[in-house]
Amino acid sequence: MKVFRSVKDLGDLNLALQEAMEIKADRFKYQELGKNKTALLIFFNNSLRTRLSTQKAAMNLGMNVIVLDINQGAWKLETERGVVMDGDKSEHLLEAIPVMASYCDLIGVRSFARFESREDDYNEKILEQFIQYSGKPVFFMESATVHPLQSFADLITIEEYKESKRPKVVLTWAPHPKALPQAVPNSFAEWMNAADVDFVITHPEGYELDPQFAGDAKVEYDQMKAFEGADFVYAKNWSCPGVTRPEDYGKVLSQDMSWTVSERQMAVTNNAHFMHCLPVRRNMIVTDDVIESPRSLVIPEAANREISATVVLKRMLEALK
Ligand code: AN0
Ligand code: CP
Repeated sequence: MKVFRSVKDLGDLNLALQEAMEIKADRFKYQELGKNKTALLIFFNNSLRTRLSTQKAAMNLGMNVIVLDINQGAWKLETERGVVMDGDKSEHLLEAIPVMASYCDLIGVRSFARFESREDDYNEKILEQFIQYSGKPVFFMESATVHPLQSFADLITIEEYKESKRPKVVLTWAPHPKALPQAVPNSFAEWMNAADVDFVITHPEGYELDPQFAGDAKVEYDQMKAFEGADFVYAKNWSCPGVTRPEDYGKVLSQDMSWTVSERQMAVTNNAHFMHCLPVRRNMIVTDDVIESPRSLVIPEAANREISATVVLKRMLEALK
């Protein structure tokens, strides 16, 4: 695997899930694989889980790890070509990428949507430059449009906790005070469409996800109706994807607190498990009662980030040979 951004990069999903379970049973099984190999994790944005779980995954595989926070201690990077660099940015990405790549074997990058241009975000302007100019395998640690390490961990969690062969999984939009990217719901939709689940998306009008991720998934605008009989409820806020109205891209169109996931909606589910990628704002996205309930999976879900990252780094190391 040279690039990890999509469910397709894993090939057979059942085999990938089997590999995840194998690694979960013995996470140090491939300790020799990463000997004298270095993973560089580059963060343009904040992180708790991705930072720690990916470092842990690299250590499980016997790798060395370097973590760089671009905005804390590195030079500020210009990302546009042709700019006269007389402002606050001291270095260009076009030099920084090959320099950083020269110190490592694998590169992980976190670079969120900037909401300046839908085209730039959806063309993955930053990550594509890392792929093109680093000469090293690149894995996405939440880019402008996708968060595959999260979705893989979500799928592992659903596999572990499902109580029927083909569970009903509902992705619901929930309110949030600030504009958030679409990366988590985009990837979640992409991965659920590829998995053997009955998948439904619910959100207020205007929040339609980009069709390249939503695919043929069922969209139900009535949240209560969507929740009926659900086995898993996956909550997330996202800002307007700009599918129907490009001028609204990145805007907060609704703060309707009736969408906050509470016991009222959970009551019509099939005693559903609650999921969220974290970090979560309580009593905006989900009430205290629901996130603290025995059906909440937010902690095991976050713990599975170590497993998804170990599988992905293992496959990238194998491809180096
Ligand atoms: C980010 C997002 O919504 O994409 C990261 C989630 C993993 N969340 C925030 O910025 C709060
Ligand atoms: N879920 C997730 O990616 O969390 P962080 O933003 O803390 O890495």
